[in-house]
Amino acid sequence: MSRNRAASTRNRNYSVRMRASKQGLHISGAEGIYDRNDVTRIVQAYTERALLHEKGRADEINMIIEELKEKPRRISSLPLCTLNTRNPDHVKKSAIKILTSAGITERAVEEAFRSLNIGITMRGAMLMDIEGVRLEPDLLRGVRVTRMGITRVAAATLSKKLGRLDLNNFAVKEALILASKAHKHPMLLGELCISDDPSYTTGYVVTRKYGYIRLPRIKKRGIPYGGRAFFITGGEVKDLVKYLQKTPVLVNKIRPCRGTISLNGLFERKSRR
Ligand code: WAQ
Ligand code: MG
Repeated sequence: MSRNRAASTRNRNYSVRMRASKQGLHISGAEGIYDRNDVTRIVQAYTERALLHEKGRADEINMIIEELKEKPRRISSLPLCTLNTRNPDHVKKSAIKILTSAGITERAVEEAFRSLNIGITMRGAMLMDIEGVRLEPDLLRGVRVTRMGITRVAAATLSKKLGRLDLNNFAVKEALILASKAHKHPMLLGELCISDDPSYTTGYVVTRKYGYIRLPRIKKRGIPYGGRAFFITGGEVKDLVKYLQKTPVLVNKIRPCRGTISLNGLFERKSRR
């Protein structure tokens, strides 16, 4: 092999994406960006996950393994904390306070909660302007954030930090990676997310200033739908969608992961800085 060829085959990154369904209904998904040498191991791990999911064993598993032509952009994760929210009502009030502090209107946040609670689960995220007007090109499907991952070293650091908080699970790690990619885009002001897993009752909101804020008891146990809303401002939606869907991004640095705090604690901590 010539030296050039050797160099070009080294460190090739692959996007590996998995989607599992049962009788046509979505059960689980996972994705990451991996070194070529890790791809087979990951395909096996994803397959096992799809076959073991709490929503039932998949009868169809789709896997995409795609060599990335572009070098992934390296980013740091959003800082993480958990709010001491008690019930869905308390969550909503807190989410409104946090998101309106970033310039999003209360009406838009109300509209996002309403849309995420009507029982239709979209595959991707809604895009809303600060007034709550929907801007995504496909209103049924939404926009999927894809082609993101985390380096091995950062993944180990993240697992350690989350482990101390007893939070070292796929749901937290994958949501944090997704949100960290999305919120690197200058058009994003905030996000609201509710899991579609019936037993996963913790959601989150994001703002640039406060980072990734987990919201326990955002929904009652047993509710099988959820969704995501990105609040956006100024700029070309087309370019944003392209970034969210196509630009490969790797988290390679982990910002602080904090335990449970109150809303006042969140606001005070920042204003003291
Ligand atoms: N891009 C955009 N939207 C997505 C994507 C994606 N890649 N994947 C899922 N969604 C949308 C879709 O509407 C889902 O129904 C909804 O988000 C929720 O997805 O720190 O598990 O994968 O403990 O169910 C939050 C973790 C977990 C909170 C969120 O989301 C924490 C979760 P799920
Ligand atoms: Mg889910």
